[in-house]
Amino acid sequence: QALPAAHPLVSGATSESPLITAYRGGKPSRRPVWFMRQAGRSLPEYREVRRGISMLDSCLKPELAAEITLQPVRRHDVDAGIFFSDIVIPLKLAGVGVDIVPGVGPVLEHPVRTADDVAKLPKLDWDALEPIREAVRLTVEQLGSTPLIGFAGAPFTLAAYMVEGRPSRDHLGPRTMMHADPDTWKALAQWAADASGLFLRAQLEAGASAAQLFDSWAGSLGLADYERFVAPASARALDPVRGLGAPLIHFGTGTSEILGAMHGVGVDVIGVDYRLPLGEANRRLGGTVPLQGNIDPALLSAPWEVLESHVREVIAAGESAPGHVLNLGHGVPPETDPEVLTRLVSLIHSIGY
Ligand code: 1CP
Repeated sequence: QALPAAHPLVSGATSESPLITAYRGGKPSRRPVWFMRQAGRSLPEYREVRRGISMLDSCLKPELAAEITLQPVRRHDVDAGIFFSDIVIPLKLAGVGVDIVPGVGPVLEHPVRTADDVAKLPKLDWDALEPIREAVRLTVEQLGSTPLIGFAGAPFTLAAYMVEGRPSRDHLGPRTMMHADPDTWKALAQWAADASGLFLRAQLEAGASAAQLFDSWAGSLGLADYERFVAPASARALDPVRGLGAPLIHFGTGTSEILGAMHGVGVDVIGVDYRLPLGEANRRLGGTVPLQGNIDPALLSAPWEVLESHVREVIAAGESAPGHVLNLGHGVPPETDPEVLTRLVSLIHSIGY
């Protein structure tokens, strides 16, 4: 199970970094910050290297994926890189017909709706993940003492795309399936868990120092459904990366009512969206869990004074938790001025404990 000796957490390259220290509940030398979706459309250098290359192709070209991962680290001085990939990459590498359509998101050739559809899903093979391992190796080499965060989609969020066949607002398809055909739901959720689990394992073995499970759409579930139909599969997705010493983070949006259950799947850190103040999140989690979040992405386009005072409030609220990593409460909006992000990182780093 152990990570190789050259791994940055084992060699010591990233084990004392501000990010890993805060994830472990300590007080680092500076307040760590990174942004979900920090790579991507807000950066002109990203638009430049992506010209003429589809999203999924760019994820599977190791040099390009490494370059895109590094761009926001160079530009903003953030405390982590987030691996440039997508939650549907494990599907693609398993041989499922999926594409990311510009302006839409992930679209499946054949939505997965019946027991037969699930039974026909191809198994993800460890060897197929080689472009991912290669991209992570190239990235980590260049990141040096800055940790790389790996990630995967949680089974519910992945299954939401698989059942609907495309992005949806209310995720009715998967929510109907879990009640109407619980056996098919369970088989689908387990398939997704195994694919995401292998994707996470590949990133950690190749050099990522932490991993975030994105259950972006889990907030559309009530607590009872989450616990019964989703939590066991999310726990299963993390099984291949437990006990490696790499902090595990769990994030979703609209999850105020299920935070405890999301922690219960066995993670070290909870990512909080912008709706719930960190003090209240900390209270709901019993004061024992390091938190990540939760600057409101909407305020990135507000006047600087408004944003600064909001960020100072987030920092003050985060003081109650045993560890705090600054982030947004969801991804960077594409129209964000990248200079605002750079200035924000510098502000956060200037605020002492
Ligand atoms: O052509 C493009 O540039 C497509 C835009 C894009 C990008 C840049 C997509 C399509 N995915 C990504 C990269 C990506 N996706 C990253 C790495 C970049 C970074 O964070 O810096 C990560 C972590 C993801 C994860 C992801 N994909 C999530 C979870 C995070 C979240 O935002 O909640 C989800 C839900 C997806 C699905 C997805 N992929 C792409 C889009 C537009 C979407 C969302 C579609 C929807 O609204 O349902």
